[in-house]
Amino acid sequence: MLYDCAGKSLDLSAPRIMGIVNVTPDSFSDGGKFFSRDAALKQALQLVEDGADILDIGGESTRPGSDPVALQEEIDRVVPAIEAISAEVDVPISIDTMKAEVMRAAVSAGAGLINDVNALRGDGALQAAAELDVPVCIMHMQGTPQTMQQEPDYEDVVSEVEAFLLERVEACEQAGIKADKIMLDPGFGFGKRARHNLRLMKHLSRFTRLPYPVLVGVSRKSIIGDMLKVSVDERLAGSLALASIAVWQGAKLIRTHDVKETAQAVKLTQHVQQVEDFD
Ligand code: YH5
Repeated sequence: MLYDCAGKSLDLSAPRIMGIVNVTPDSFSDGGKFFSRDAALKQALQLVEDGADILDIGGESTRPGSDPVALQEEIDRVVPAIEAISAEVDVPISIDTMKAEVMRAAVSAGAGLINDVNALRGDGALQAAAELDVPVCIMHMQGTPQTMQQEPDYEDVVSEVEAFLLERVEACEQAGIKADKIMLDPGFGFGKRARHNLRLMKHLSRFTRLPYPVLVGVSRKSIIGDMLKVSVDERLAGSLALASIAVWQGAKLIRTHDVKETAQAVKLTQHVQQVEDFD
């Protein structure tokens, strides 16, 4: 349960918090390279102080309908941020990308985990991940970020997502990625309607009983907005409720914008799980 993330260790014997560091174009429309790097470093330092166990850095927005980012632009955004952050913090850094070349550049810069919402289906991604020899998180997505929310369609979402992830595990192992470096993610919000997200959360234990750690990313997502009719900046309470339900069912990594609050929710959930039944 100890993951070697390019020299920095991640202990998944208990649930951990993955803090989100944003270096997407939508977060820095005109500030320029240094502004983006310095802002990312400042955010990273705060997340670690708040209790993040790992930081996830992404340079391509995968929000529904967002445009793809050019390769060089993505590299120019994430590499300086990863270099700056890895020099200053001890926690591992995860690179949120679908592109093989970004994976290579990011790991060279200091990243120690590959988080691919496309489950290493992109050109050269499986091979890059195998060669880089860092842990990988493979996520389910129906469609592409551009089209995924147009017509999500499942007969049995839980079984279909599980079958997809197991097929990708097989592809990883064929490519030479060892089973003990693989993590799974059902991909909340990625080509799913509200009821699909709810079913995946209700039955998350189907995934946590597989022999791979499960990562859950629900922070501020539309599953909360759809149910509660609240805007993105009003979704903290909903995010914490779902994080708690996920940890209760055995999720090992919670990906969140709100590290301090999520760490409290996770800790309380663990206390309930671990209390002795009798005096
Ligand atoms: C994930 O679930 N998500 S990027 C739409 C929102 C809010 C947040 C307001 N990368 C995941 O965070 N990686 C992203 O509506 C991820 N799992 C993993 N492994 C999307 C995101 C977001 C989207």
